[in-house]
Amino acid sequence: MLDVNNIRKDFPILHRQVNGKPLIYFDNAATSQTPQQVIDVIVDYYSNYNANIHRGVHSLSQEATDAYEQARLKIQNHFNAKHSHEIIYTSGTTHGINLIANGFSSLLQKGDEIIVSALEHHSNIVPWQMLCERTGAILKVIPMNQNGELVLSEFDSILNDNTKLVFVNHISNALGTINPIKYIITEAHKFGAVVLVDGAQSCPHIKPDVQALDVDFYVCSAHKICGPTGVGMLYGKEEWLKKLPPYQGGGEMIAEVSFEKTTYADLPHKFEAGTPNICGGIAFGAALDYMNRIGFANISAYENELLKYATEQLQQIEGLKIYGTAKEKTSVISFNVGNIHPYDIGTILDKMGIAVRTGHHCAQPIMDYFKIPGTIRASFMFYNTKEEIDTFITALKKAVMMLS
Ligand code: C6P
Repeated sequence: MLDVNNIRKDFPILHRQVNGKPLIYFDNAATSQTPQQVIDVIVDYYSNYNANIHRGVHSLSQEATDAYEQARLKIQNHFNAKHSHEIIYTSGTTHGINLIANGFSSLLQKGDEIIVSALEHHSNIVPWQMLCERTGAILKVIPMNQNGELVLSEFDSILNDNTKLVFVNHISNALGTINPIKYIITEAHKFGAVVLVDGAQSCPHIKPDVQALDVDFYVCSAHKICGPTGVGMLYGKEEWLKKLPPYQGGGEMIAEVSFEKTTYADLPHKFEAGTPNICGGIAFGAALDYMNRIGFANISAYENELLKYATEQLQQIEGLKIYGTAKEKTSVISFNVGNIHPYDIGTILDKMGIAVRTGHHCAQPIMDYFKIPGTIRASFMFYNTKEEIDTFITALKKAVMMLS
Protein backbone atom coordinates (compact mmCIF):
# COMPACT_ATOMS: atom_id res chain seq x y z
CA MET A 1 0.00 0.00 0.00
CA LEU A 2 1.00 3.61 -0.45
CA ASP A 3 2.39 5.80 2.27
CA VAL A 4 0.80 8.93 0.86
CA ASN A 5 1.98 11.26 3.60
CA ASN A 6 5.58 10.32 2.90
CA ILE A 7 5.07 10.46 -0.85
CA ARG A 8 3.70 14.00 -0.57
CA LYS A 9 6.98 15.10 1.04
CA ASP A 10 8.66 14.36 -2.32
CA PHE A 11 6.59 17.04 -4.08
CA PRO A 12 7.63 20.58 -3.05
CA ILE A 13 4.81 22.20 -5.00
CA LEU A 14 2.16 20.39 -2.95
CA HIS A 15 3.22 22.44 0.06
CA ARG A 16 2.63 25.89 -1.42
CA GLN A 17 -0.40 28.07 -1.01
CA VAL A 18 -2.59 29.43 -3.79
CA ASN A 19 -4.75 32.47 -3.08
CA GLY A 20 -3.92 32.10 0.61
CA LYS A 21 -5.12 28.48 0.77
CA PRO A 22 -3.13 25.22 0.70
CA LEU A 23 -2.92 24.05 -2.91
CA ILE A 24 -5.14 21.14 -3.86
CA TYR A 25 -3.94 20.00 -7.26
CA PHE A 26 -6.61 18.09 -9.18
CA ASP A 27 -5.42 18.95 -12.70
CA ASN A 28 -3.16 15.95 -13.08
CA ALA A 29 -4.56 14.86 -16.44
CA ALA A 30 -3.24 18.15 -17.86
CA THR A 31 0.17 17.72 -16.30
CA SER A 32 1.46 15.88 -13.25
CA GLN A 33 3.69 17.34 -10.55
CA THR A 34 7.41 16.65 -10.30
CA PRO A 35 9.05 14.95 -7.31
CA GLN A 36 12.29 16.28 -5.79
CA GLN A 37 14.11 13.16 -7.03
CA VAL A 38 13.41 14.23 -10.64
CA ILE A 39 14.10 17.92 -9.95
CA ASP A 40 17.48 16.87 -8.49
CA VAL A 41 18.35 15.00 -11.70
CA ILE A 42 17.58 18.13 -13.73
CA VAL A 43 19.68 20.35 -11.45
CA ASP A 44 22.51 17.80 -11.47
CA TYR A 45 22.54 17.71 -15.29
CA TYR A 46 22.82 21.49 -15.69
CA SER A 47 25.20 21.82 -12.73
CA ASN A 48 27.60 19.04 -13.67
CA TYR A 49 27.47 17.55 -17.16
CA ASN A 50 25.49 19.75 -19.54
CA ALA A 51 26.87 18.98 -23.04
CA ASN A 52 25.68 18.00 -26.48
CA ILE A 53 25.41 14.26 -27.05
CA HIS A 54 26.63 11.76 -29.66
CA ARG A 55 28.98 14.45 -30.95
CA GLY A 56 31.93 15.00 -28.67
CA VAL A 57 34.99 13.03 -27.61
CA HIS A 58 35.23 15.11 -24.47
CA SER A 59 34.19 13.75 -21.08
CA LEU A 60 31.13 15.92 -20.52
CA SER A 61 29.68 14.87 -23.86
CA GLN A 62 30.37 11.21 -23.04
CA GLU A 63 28.70 11.52 -19.64
CA ALA A 64 25.65 13.23 -21.10
CA THR A 65 25.43 10.66 -23.93
CA ASP A 66 25.68 7.77 -21.48
CA ALA A 67 22.97 9.18 -19.22
CA TYR A 68 20.66 9.92 -22.17
CA GLU A 69 21.09 6.43 -23.64
CA GLN A 70 20.75 4.90 -20.18
CA ALA A 71 17.38 6.64 -19.89
CA ARG A 72 16.35 5.17 -23.26
CA LEU A 73 17.06 1.71 -21.81
CA LYS A 74 14.90 2.53 -18.79
CA ILE A 75 12.07 3.53 -21.12
CA GLN A 76 12.56 0.36 -23.18
CA ASN A 77 12.45 -1.70 -20.03
CA HIS A 78 9.41 0.10 -18.65
CA PHE A 79 7.34 -0.47 -21.80
CA ASN A 80 8.89 -3.89 -22.45
CA ALA A 81 10.00 -3.00 -25.99
CA LYS A 82 12.04 -5.71 -27.70
CA HIS A 83 14.82 -3.33 -28.81
CA SER A 84 16.07 -0.03 -27.41
CA HIS A 85 16.10 1.39 -30.97
CA GLU A 86 12.31 0.98 -31.01
CA ILE A 87 12.15 3.85 -28.50
CA ILE A 88 12.25 7.24 -30.23
CA TYR A 89 12.55 10.34 -28.10
CA THR A 90 9.97 12.98 -29.03
CA SER A 91 8.88 16.28 -27.56
CA GLY A 92 5.66 14.61 -26.39
CA THR A 93 2.56 12.72 -27.48
CA THR A 94 1.57 15.29 -30.11
CA HIS A 95 4.99 15.09 -31.74
CA GLY A 96 4.92 11.27 -31.77
CA ILE A 97 1.51 11.18 -33.47
CA ASN A 98 2.52 13.76 -36.08
CA LEU A 99 5.72 11.84 -36.79
CA ILE A 100 3.67 8.74 -37.66
CA ALA A 101 0.98 10.67 -39.57
CA ASN A 102 3.68 12.31 -41.65
CA GLY A 103 5.41 8.98 -42.29
CA PHE A 104 2.26 7.38 -43.66
CA SER A 105 1.79 10.15 -46.28
CA SER A 106 3.80 8.13 -48.78
CA LEU A 107 2.33 4.75 -47.79
CA LEU A 108 -1.41 5.49 -48.19
CA GLN A 109 -3.47 5.98 -51.29
CA LYS A 110 -6.86 7.37 -52.21
CA GLY A 111 -9.71 5.29 -50.79
CA ASP A 112 -7.65 3.77 -47.95
CA GLU A 113 -9.45 4.04 -44.64
CA ILE A 114 -8.29 5.32 -41.25
CA ILE A 115 -10.26 4.64 -38.07
CA VAL A 116 -10.17 6.86 -34.99
CA SER A 117 -12.46 6.79 -31.96
CA ALA A 118 -15.06 9.27 -30.79
CA LEU A 119 -13.09 9.60 -27.56
CA GLU A 120 -9.96 11.12 -29.04
CA HIS A 121 -8.03 14.21 -27.98
CA HIS A 122 -7.57 16.70 -30.84
CA SER A 123 -3.95 15.46 -31.11
CA ASN A 124 -5.29 12.12 -32.28
CA ILE A 125 -7.82 13.61 -34.72
CA VAL A 126 -6.27 16.59 -36.51
CA PRO A 127 -3.02 14.91 -37.74
CA TRP A 128 -5.12 12.11 -39.31
CA GLN A 129 -7.47 14.60 -40.96
CA MET A 130 -4.39 16.31 -42.39
CA LEU A 131 -3.11 12.90 -43.57
CA CYS A 132 -6.48 12.26 -45.26
CA GLU A 133 -6.23 15.63 -47.03
CA ARG A 134 -2.74 14.78 -48.28
CA THR A 135 -3.54 11.24 -49.46
CA GLY A 136 -7.28 11.05 -50.22
CA ALA A 137 -7.76 8.49 -47.43
CA ILE A 138 -11.12 8.40 -45.62
CA LEU A 139 -11.52 8.98 -41.87
CA LYS A 140 -14.04 6.78 -40.03
CA VAL A 141 -15.04 7.02 -36.37
CA ILE A 142 -15.84 4.37 -33.75
CA PRO A 143 -18.85 5.89 -31.95
CA MET A 144 -19.36 6.03 -28.18
CA ASN A 145 -22.40 5.49 -25.97
CA GLN A 146 -23.87 7.62 -23.15
CA ASN A 147 -21.47 6.07 -20.62
CA GLY A 148 -18.51 7.20 -22.69
CA GLU A 149 -17.63 3.67 -23.83
CA LEU A 150 -16.72 2.79 -27.39
CA VAL A 151 -19.37 0.81 -29.27
CA LEU A 152 -17.27 -2.16 -30.32
CA SER A 153 -19.93 -3.71 -32.56
CA GLU A 154 -19.67 -0.52 -34.66
CA PHE A 155 -15.90 -0.87 -34.74
CA ASP A 156 -16.32 -4.44 -36.01
CA SER A 157 -18.63 -3.24 -38.76
CA ILE A 158 -16.45 -0.38 -40.05
CA LEU A 159 -13.28 -2.48 -40.03
CA ASN A 160 -12.63 -3.92 -43.52
CA ASP A 161 -9.92 -4.73 -46.05
CA ASN A 162 -9.49 -1.03 -46.87
CA THR A 163 -8.68 -0.17 -43.24
CA LYS A 164 -5.00 0.68 -43.14
CA LEU A 165 -4.63 2.50 -39.82
CA VAL A 166 -6.45 2.49 -36.48
CA PHE A 167 -5.81 5.19 -33.85
CA VAL A 168 -7.26 5.10 -30.40
CA ASN A 169 -6.32 6.39 -26.99
CA HIS A 170 -5.72 3.95 -24.16
CA ILE A 171 -7.56 6.24 -21.73
CA SER A 172 -9.78 9.20 -22.60
CA ASN A 173 -8.50 12.47 -21.16
CA ALA A 174 -11.97 14.02 -20.99
CA LEU A 175 -13.93 11.12 -19.46
CA GLY A 176 -11.36 8.71 -18.00
CA THR A 177 -12.68 5.69 -19.97
CA ILE A 178 -10.14 2.87 -20.28
CA ASN A 179 -10.52 1.57 -23.82
CA PRO A 180 -10.30 -2.14 -24.71
CA ILE A 181 -7.15 -1.66 -26.74
CA LYS A 182 -6.13 -5.32 -26.75
CA TYR A 183 -9.41 -6.18 -28.52
CA ILE A 184 -9.02 -3.26 -30.94
CA ILE A 185 -5.42 -4.24 -31.79
CA THR A 186 -6.31 -7.93 -32.30
CA GLU A 187 -9.29 -7.18 -34.54
CA ALA A 188 -7.43 -4.52 -36.56
CA HIS A 189 -4.54 -6.90 -37.17
CA LYS A 190 -6.94 -9.48 -38.66
CA PHE A 191 -7.37 -6.97 -41.52
CA GLY A 192 -3.67 -6.11 -41.68
CA ALA A 193 -4.27 -2.62 -40.25
CA VAL A 194 -1.59 -0.82 -38.24
CA VAL A 195 -2.56 0.37 -34.74
CA LEU A 196 -1.27 3.42 -32.87
CA VAL A 197 -2.28 3.83 -29.24
CA ASP A 198 -2.17 7.27 -27.64
CA GLY A 199 -0.94 6.53 -24.12
CA ALA A 200 -0.84 10.13 -22.86
CA GLN A 201 -3.43 9.41 -20.16
CA SER A 202 -2.69 5.74 -19.47
CA CYS A 203 1.01 5.96 -18.65
CA PRO A 204 0.48 7.79 -15.33
CA HIS A 205 -1.76 4.94 -14.11
CA ILE A 206 -0.86 1.75 -16.00
CA LYS A 207 2.39 0.10 -17.07
CA PRO A 208 1.77 -0.89 -20.69
CA ASP A 209 3.54 -3.94 -22.13
CA VAL A 210 3.89 -3.15 -25.83
CA GLN A 211 4.90 -6.70 -26.76
CA ALA A 212 2.00 -8.32 -24.91
CA LEU A 213 -0.37 -5.80 -26.50
CA ASP A 214 1.26 -6.43 -29.89
CA VAL A 215 0.69 -2.73 -30.59
CA ASP A 216 2.46 -1.19 -33.61
CA PHE A 217 2.98 2.29 -32.15
CA TYR A 218 2.51 3.66 -28.65
CA VAL A 219 3.10 7.30 -27.67
CA CYS A 220 3.21 9.27 -24.43
CA SER A 221 4.49 12.45 -22.75
CA ALA A 222 6.85 12.50 -19.77
CA HIS A 223 5.09 15.44 -18.14
CA LYS A 224 2.03 13.30 -17.36
CA ILE A 225 4.25 10.76 -15.54
CA CYS A 226 6.04 13.02 -13.03
CA GLY A 227 8.66 14.02 -15.62
CA PRO A 228 9.38 17.36 -17.30
CA THR A 229 7.52 18.97 -20.20
CA GLY A 230 8.96 18.93 -23.73
CA VAL A 231 9.91 15.27 -23.85
CA GLY A 232 8.09 12.05 -24.60
CA MET A 233 8.50 8.79 -26.40
CA LEU A 234 7.27 6.98 -29.45
CA TYR A 235 7.48 3.22 -29.37
CA GLY A 236 7.34 1.63 -32.81
CA LYS A 237 7.81 -1.94 -33.93
CA GLU A 238 11.18 -2.19 -35.65
CA GLU A 239 9.63 -3.35 -38.95
CA TRP A 240 7.40 -0.25 -39.11
CA LEU A 241 10.05 2.23 -38.04
CA LYS A 242 12.29 0.85 -40.77
CA LYS A 243 9.55 1.28 -43.39
CA LEU A 244 8.65 4.86 -42.44
CA PRO A 245 10.63 7.77 -43.89
CA PRO A 246 12.29 10.26 -41.51
CA TYR A 247 10.10 13.06 -40.16
CA GLN A 248 12.64 15.88 -40.03
CA GLY A 249 15.98 16.29 -41.72
CA GLY A 250 19.02 17.63 -39.91
CA GLY A 251 22.02 16.79 -37.80
CA GLU A 252 22.40 13.36 -36.20
CA MET A 253 19.75 11.63 -38.36
CA ILE A 254 22.10 10.97 -41.27
CA ALA A 255 24.67 8.34 -42.21
CA GLU A 256 26.30 10.40 -45.00
CA VAL A 257 25.50 13.71 -46.64
CA SER A 258 26.61 15.06 -49.99
CA PHE A 259 24.88 17.48 -52.33
CA GLU A 260 24.01 14.55 -54.58
CA LYS A 261 22.57 12.19 -52.00
CA THR A 262 21.97 11.72 -48.27
CA THR A 263 21.64 8.39 -46.52
CA TYR A 264 19.93 8.11 -43.17
CA ALA A 265 21.20 6.89 -39.83
CA ASP A 266 19.95 3.65 -38.32
CA LEU A 267 17.18 3.56 -35.76
CA PRO A 268 16.51 5.34 -33.49
CA HIS A 269 18.59 8.27 -34.78
CA LYS A 270 16.80 8.38 -38.15
CA PHE A 271 13.86 9.99 -36.29
CA GLU A 272 15.87 12.18 -33.92
CA ALA A 273 17.10 15.14 -35.97
CA GLY A 274 18.82 18.03 -34.19
CA THR A 275 19.94 18.48 -30.61
CA PRO A 276 17.31 16.73 -28.48
CA ASN A 277 15.94 17.59 -25.06
CA ILE A 278 18.88 15.85 -23.38
CA CYS A 279 18.10 16.83 -19.82
CA GLY A 280 14.42 16.03 -20.42
CA GLY A 281 15.24 12.53 -21.64
CA ILE A 282 17.43 11.83 -18.61
CA ALA A 283 14.75 13.20 -16.27
CA PHE A 284 12.10 11.09 -18.05
CA GLY A 285 14.13 8.01 -17.07
CA ALA A 286 14.33 9.27 -13.48
CA ALA A 287 10.56 9.84 -13.41
CA LEU A 288 9.94 6.23 -14.51
CA ASP A 289 12.34 5.05 -11.80
CA TYR A 290 10.36 7.07 -9.26
CA MET A 291 6.98 5.73 -10.39
CA ASN A 292 8.26 2.15 -10.55
CA ARG A 293 9.64 2.40 -7.01
CA ILE A 294 6.11 3.20 -5.83
CA GLY A 295 4.74 0.47 -8.10
CA PHE A 296 1.97 0.73 -10.67
CA ALA A 297 -0.19 -1.91 -8.96
CA ASN A 298 -0.12 0.23 -5.79
CA ILE A 299 -0.72 3.40 -7.77
CA SER A 300 -3.79 2.15 -9.60
CA ALA A 301 -5.31 0.47 -6.52
CA TYR A 302 -4.99 3.71 -4.53
CA GLU A 303 -6.22 5.94 -7.36
CA ASN A 304 -9.26 3.66 -7.82
CA GLU A 305 -10.10 4.25 -4.16
CA LEU A 306 -9.87 8.01 -4.71
CA LEU A 307 -12.05 7.72 -7.82
CA LYS A 308 -14.71 5.71 -6.00
CA TYR A 309 -14.69 8.02 -2.98
CA ALA A 310 -14.90 11.23 -5.03
CA THR A 311 -17.60 9.81 -7.30
CA GLU A 312 -19.76 8.89 -4.30
CA GLN A 313 -19.32 12.34 -2.76
CA LEU A 314 -20.03 14.20 -6.00
CA GLN A 315 -23.16 12.16 -6.70
CA GLN A 316 -24.68 13.56 -3.52
CA ILE A 317 -24.62 17.12 -4.87
CA GLU A 318 -28.00 18.09 -6.28
CA GLY A 319 -28.03 18.81 -10.00
CA LEU A 320 -24.53 17.40 -10.53
CA LYS A 321 -24.08 15.23 -13.61
CA ILE A 322 -20.99 13.13 -14.22
CA TYR A 323 -19.96 12.62 -17.85
CA GLY A 324 -18.15 9.35 -18.37
CA THR A 325 -19.51 6.46 -16.35
CA ALA A 326 -17.71 3.62 -18.09
CA LYS A 327 -17.22 0.36 -16.21
CA GLU A 328 -13.48 0.59 -16.84
CA LYS A 329 -12.39 4.03 -15.72
CA THR A 330 -9.37 5.79 -14.33
CA SER A 331 -9.18 8.62 -11.78
CA VAL A 332 -10.67 11.36 -13.97
CA ILE A 333 -14.12 12.83 -13.22
CA SER A 334 -15.80 15.23 -15.63
CA PHE A 335 -18.98 16.90 -14.44
CA ASN A 336 -21.30 19.89 -14.56
CA VAL A 337 -23.73 21.26 -12.00
CA GLY A 338 -27.10 22.39 -13.36
CA ASN A 339 -26.67 25.13 -15.93
CA ILE A 340 -23.69 26.73 -14.22
CA HIS A 341 -20.84 27.36 -16.65
CA PRO A 342 -17.81 25.18 -15.81
CA TYR A 343 -15.51 28.19 -16.09
CA ASP A 344 -17.38 30.01 -13.28
CA ILE A 345 -17.05 27.05 -10.92
CA GLY A 346 -13.38 26.60 -11.86
CA THR A 347 -12.66 30.26 -11.11
CA ILE A 348 -14.25 30.11 -7.66
CA LEU A 349 -12.47 26.84 -6.85
CA ASP A 350 -9.17 28.48 -7.79
CA LYS A 351 -9.88 31.26 -5.30
CA MET A 352 -10.06 28.47 -2.70
CA GLY A 353 -6.70 27.02 -3.79
CA ILE A 354 -8.16 24.16 -5.84
CA ALA A 355 -6.85 23.53 -9.36
CA VAL A 356 -9.20 21.73 -11.75
CA ARG A 357 -9.46 21.99 -15.52
CA THR A 358 -12.54 23.50 -17.15
CA GLY A 359 -13.57 23.58 -20.81
CA HIS A 360 -13.61 21.10 -23.68
CA HIS A 361 -10.31 19.46 -22.70
CA CYS A 362 -9.13 19.44 -26.34
CA ALA A 363 -11.86 16.88 -27.04
CA GLN A 364 -14.61 18.94 -28.67
CA PRO A 365 -16.35 15.97 -30.38
CA ILE A 366 -17.03 14.50 -26.92
CA MET A 367 -18.58 17.78 -25.75
CA ASP A 368 -20.66 17.92 -28.96
CA TYR A 369 -21.90 14.38 -28.29
CA PHE A 370 -23.17 15.42 -24.84
CA LYS A 371 -24.35 18.81 -26.22
CA ILE A 372 -22.40 20.78 -23.63
CA PRO A 373 -19.76 23.52 -24.00
CA GLY A 374 -17.43 21.81 -21.56
CA THR A 375 -17.07 20.25 -18.14
CA ILE A 376 -15.22 20.66 -14.87
CA ARG A 377 -12.57 17.95 -14.73
CA ALA A 378 -10.99 16.74 -11.50
CA SER A 379 -8.17 14.26 -12.07
CA PHE A 380 -6.28 12.52 -9.29
CA MET A 381 -2.79 11.08 -8.93
CA PHE A 382 -1.32 8.86 -6.23
CA TYR A 383 -0.20 11.90 -4.20
CA ASN A 384 -3.77 13.17 -3.71
CA THR A 385 -5.78 12.31 -0.61
CA LYS A 386 -9.35 11.72 0.56
CA GLU A 387 -8.96 14.77 2.84
CA GLU A 388 -8.29 16.88 -0.26
CA ILE A 389 -11.41 15.44 -1.85
CA ASP A 390 -13.42 16.41 1.26
CA THR A 391 -12.14 20.00 1.05
CA PHE A 392 -12.90 20.05 -2.68
CA ILE A 393 -16.49 18.86 -2.11
CA THR A 394 -17.08 21.53 0.54
CA ALA A 395 -15.61 24.20 -1.75
CA LEU A 396 -17.68 22.97 -4.68
CA LYS A 397 -20.89 23.15 -2.65
CA LYS A 398 -19.99 26.73 -1.67
CA ALA A 399 -19.31 27.65 -5.31
CA VAL A 400 -22.62 26.15 -6.43
CA MET A 401 -24.47 28.09 -3.72
CA MET A 402 -22.81 31.35 -4.79
CA LEU A 403 -23.65 30.77 -8.45
CA SER A 404 -27.22 29.44 -8.09
N1 C6P B 1 -4.01 16.29 -22.65
C1 C6P B 1 -5.30 17.41 -20.94
O1 C6P B 1 -5.50 18.34 -20.14
P1 C6P B 1 0.95 16.64 -25.24
O2 C6P B 1 0.34 18.02 -25.17
O3 C6P B 1 1.59 16.36 -26.56
O4 C6P B 1 1.84 16.32 -24.07
O5 C6P B 1 -0.28 15.62 -25.08
C2 C6P B 1 -1.38 15.71 -25.95
C3 C6P B 1 -2.42 14.72 -25.58
C4 C6P B 1 -2.69 13.67 -26.43
N2 C6P B 1 -3.58 12.71 -26.12
C5 C6P B 1 -4.24 12.73 -24.96
C6 C6P B 1 -5.20 11.62 -24.65
C7 C6P B 1 -4.04 13.78 -24.06
O6 C6P B 1 -4.71 13.80 -22.91
C8 C6P B 1 -3.12 14.81 -24.37
C9 C6P B 1 -2.91 15.98 -23.45
C10 C6P B 1 -3.98 17.36 -21.68
O7 C6P B 1 -6.12 16.55 -21.12
C11 C6P B 1 -3.60 18.70 -22.24
S1 C6P B 1 -4.68 19.19 -23.55
